[in-house]
Amino acid sequence: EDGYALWMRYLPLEPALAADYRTHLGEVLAPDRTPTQRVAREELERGLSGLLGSAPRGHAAAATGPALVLGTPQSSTSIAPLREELASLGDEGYLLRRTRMGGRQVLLVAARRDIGVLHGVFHLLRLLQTGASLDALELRESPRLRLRVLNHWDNLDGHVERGYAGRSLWDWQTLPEWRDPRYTDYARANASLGINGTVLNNVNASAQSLAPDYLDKAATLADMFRPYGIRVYLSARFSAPIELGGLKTADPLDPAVQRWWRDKADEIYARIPDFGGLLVKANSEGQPGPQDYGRSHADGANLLADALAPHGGVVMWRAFVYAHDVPADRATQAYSEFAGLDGAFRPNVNLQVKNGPLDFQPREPFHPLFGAMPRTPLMMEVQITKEYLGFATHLVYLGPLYEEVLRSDTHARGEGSTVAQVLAGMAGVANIGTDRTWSGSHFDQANWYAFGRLAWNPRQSARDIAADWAAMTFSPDPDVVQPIVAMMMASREAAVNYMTPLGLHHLMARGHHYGPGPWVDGGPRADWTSVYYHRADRNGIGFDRTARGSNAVAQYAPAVAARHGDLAQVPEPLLLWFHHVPWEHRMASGQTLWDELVGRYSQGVRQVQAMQATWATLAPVERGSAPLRGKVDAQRHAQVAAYLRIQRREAQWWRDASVAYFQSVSGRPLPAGEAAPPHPLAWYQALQFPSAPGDGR
Ligand code: BDP
Repeated sequence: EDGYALWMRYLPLEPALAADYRTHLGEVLAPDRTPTQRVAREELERGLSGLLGSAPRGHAAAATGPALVLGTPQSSTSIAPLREELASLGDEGYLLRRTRMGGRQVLLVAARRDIGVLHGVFHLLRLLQTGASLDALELRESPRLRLRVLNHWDNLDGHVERGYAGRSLWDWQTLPEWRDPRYTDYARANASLGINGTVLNNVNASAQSLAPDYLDKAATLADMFRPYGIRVYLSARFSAPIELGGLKTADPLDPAVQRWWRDKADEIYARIPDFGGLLVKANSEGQPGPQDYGRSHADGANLLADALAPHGGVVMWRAFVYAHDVPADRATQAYSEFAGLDGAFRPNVNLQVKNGPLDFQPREPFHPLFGAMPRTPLMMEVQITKEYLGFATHLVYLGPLYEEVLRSDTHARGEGSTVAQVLAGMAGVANIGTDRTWSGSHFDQANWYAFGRLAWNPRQSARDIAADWAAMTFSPDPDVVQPIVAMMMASREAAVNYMTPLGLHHLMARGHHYGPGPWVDGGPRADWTSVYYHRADRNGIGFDRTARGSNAVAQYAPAVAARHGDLAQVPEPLLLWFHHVPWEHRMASGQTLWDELVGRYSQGVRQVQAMQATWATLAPVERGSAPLRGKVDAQRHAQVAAYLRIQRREAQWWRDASVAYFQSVSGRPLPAGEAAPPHPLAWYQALQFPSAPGDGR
């Protein structure tokens, strides 16, 4: 149990349950003429033989017993009569149905296209893995979002920017010759969630990734992913026409530049006929872009869109931009630059917007661009990798964070216009690398899992997803699932509490973001410091984003602006995001803000202790023995327990350093019962960490 199998472990079910499933499923009738048909059949065989203890019987022509029938109207005569019904499920959806056909009990996994059948097979396996009943099974599923894409921030030298799970999976040196089987397992894992695209390289892109030899390598990955319904995309460096093409300019209105991108697109599609498209970070954190030539983001995006359109490709243009001069409020920047461009983009441009207006903080309000660009397809970008949430060692389940944003009401078209409803897609910054666990820890796999499931259907509940994941990853035993789900569901709030409670943000140490740095000040840009964001002084703390301050609230619909802009109405978890508040402000608890703040930091530490206590109850009785009822295997139990000890220590460090710093600013006594930090502030400030632990350099 080293974690490699992810949620696709397919261990034997309890004998009685396995016997019941066997009688329901009977023989398997599955086509295997196309690559996707073959992988669907293989996955089914792998799953059933593992879960049920024996490989299912194959096709026996004149059989009469129950059967599991896979296929599309083209590939299966049993499914052909469902053609019309299946049309409404789209190209990727599927139907699972128990019914009678020609006197036989059958369970159908039917879809319009082969890829839908594969998704259906994974769903069926999930039902078995979680012990669900197959009686009266009737499920129709199709993805709510078109684009469900991982973004790998992988550099060509193998280092993963903000990655804490080893090195890049893509071994550029041995590609295209060596087809590492791990690439196939990667595709299986994504297909099991319905993820249908992957951007192979970092948004801080090297032009080199568009050079012919690298395109050959990418084409091999695309070939391996194709049967699983996963398209390959690349991040493009805007100045590639200069760096690769030898042109003098990358000006989007220059005809030679336009020709260069058209030729490049032709060259890509000659190798990868179903290439997904290009992702671009432009005019942000030093990256080149159209503004270098006095052109707009729309000019830049449309340049690439026109080159890709004849081939059916899309542009994913990021809204994460930086002004050259530090703005009064960095959180307002993307909206200021993009809202006015609504309607100016080609139809195959998607604007990729981070979940919040700043930068993947433990908690942010939803990004004001959601709801503000009705004529532009919007994608929401979230981090799966935990750059600002404790890296790989902290157990922080991100399902509740994603869910919170997806369910936020933009009020764009009146009440009930949630973020989920305005999206065309979701992009997740991957937490995947060469680590044996793939994600850097056992529990970080759940974040990849939750991202995929929510991208398929953003209305699902983070709790249900956690329960499925825990059942498949550890054991379907409710005595295992329940405590694990409880830990997961509390974990994000714990991290918010011990890092950035009550709407605080951007308090991590400079650069690598490891550990607390609320004192960070000075340096090249004020908006890369902590003091710019928390604005704490003798009298109070918080960023005034009301009309009296930066007026960032005005970027939201009036109903949202009114609520968030009003100290009496703003939800406490966002208090200090929107308001600068006196230390003696009365909180809902009746405490002063100062007392509450200190209390939250300590509560975060206690919440980690509670996770440790829960995890301890799942310890196997004897080391090395097979897992008992209500217990977790020894190998994974030990690693998670060790990581929780690290998290506990670091949560305490966050609490102590933050309390020491804020007390130095507020000059207030600690509330009764709160322990003084064991070291003076200067001690915490002097700690040196040249790089982020686990970042794979
Ligand atoms: C920031 C990361 C940086 C990324 C940037 C981005 O620290 O490494 O390049 O986001 O999204 O949060 O472009």
